Amino acid sequence: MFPRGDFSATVWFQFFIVQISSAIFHCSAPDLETCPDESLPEFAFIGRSNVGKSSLLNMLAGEVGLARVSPRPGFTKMINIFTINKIWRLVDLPGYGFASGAKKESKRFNRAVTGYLRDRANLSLVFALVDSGLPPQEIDLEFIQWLARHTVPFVLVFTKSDKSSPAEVSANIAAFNEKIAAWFVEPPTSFTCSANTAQGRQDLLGVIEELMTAIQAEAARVEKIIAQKKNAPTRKRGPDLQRPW
Ligand SMILES: Nc1nc2c(ncn2[C@@H]2O[C@H](COP(=O)(O)OP(=O)(O)OP(=O)(O)O)[C@@H](O)[C@H]2O)c(=O)[nH]1
Ligand SMILES: [Mg+2]
Repeated sequence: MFPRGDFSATVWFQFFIVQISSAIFHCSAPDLETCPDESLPEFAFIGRSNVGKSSLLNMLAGEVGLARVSPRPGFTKMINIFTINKIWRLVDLPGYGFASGAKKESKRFNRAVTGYLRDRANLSLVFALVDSGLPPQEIDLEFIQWLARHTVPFVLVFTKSDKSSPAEVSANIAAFNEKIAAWFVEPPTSFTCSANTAQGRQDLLGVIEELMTAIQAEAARVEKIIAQKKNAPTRKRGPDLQRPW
């Protein structure tokens, strides 16, 4: 799994405690074109309607009411962007697979979400959410295949682990991983989470921290090269005293 950007070093996840010191709503954008500048790395949540994207964002940010949650599927309708610790962003996306509702509206969601996932240059990682209480669903499998085809960097997050027995959760995850295995050389990294119990919180924050460290190191490296080029003395040819002609 590689973050999007100019660097391609393999990132090894080390899990350590990450503190969230600030989580601030930035804006709601109806599509990619209206998203804010690409100055900060973004980590986005995607998955079927009602899978728990907004709840997971709140759980990671440590603020219950930051993103709006509802038992009604198709609730999040915009690309909602939150700035965390002033240096990175969490992005709550509208879900897919919500059958009812105006066709025109769901087409707009799909265009906005696929545009964002494909073309957002500062999208560092996608958290692709799958309900751990269900056997593999065709629509989720299709979506993971779409992510693979478009080389979108992602990890799998199996949600709502508190709702089913550990044995059921394990069986569903194993079945899902088996279904997608053929599309990947290495199986995607996956996590099991619950917004209710905060299971998986430090693991996911650890992933973000690890990527942020790599992104900042790369930015510092590029800055150093630019500064060196700027400060390099321009070679002026002096008079050749041996050959005054
Ligand atoms: N038991 C349990 N319920 C959860 C969990 N996460 C979310 N829910 C519930 O699932 C429902 C949907 O949660 P949301 O976070 O709004 O889901 P979403 O994926 O953002 O949904 P859309 O915005 O409609 O696409 C709400 O009733 C949540 O309370 C969880 O970890 N455990
Ligand atoms: Mg939502």
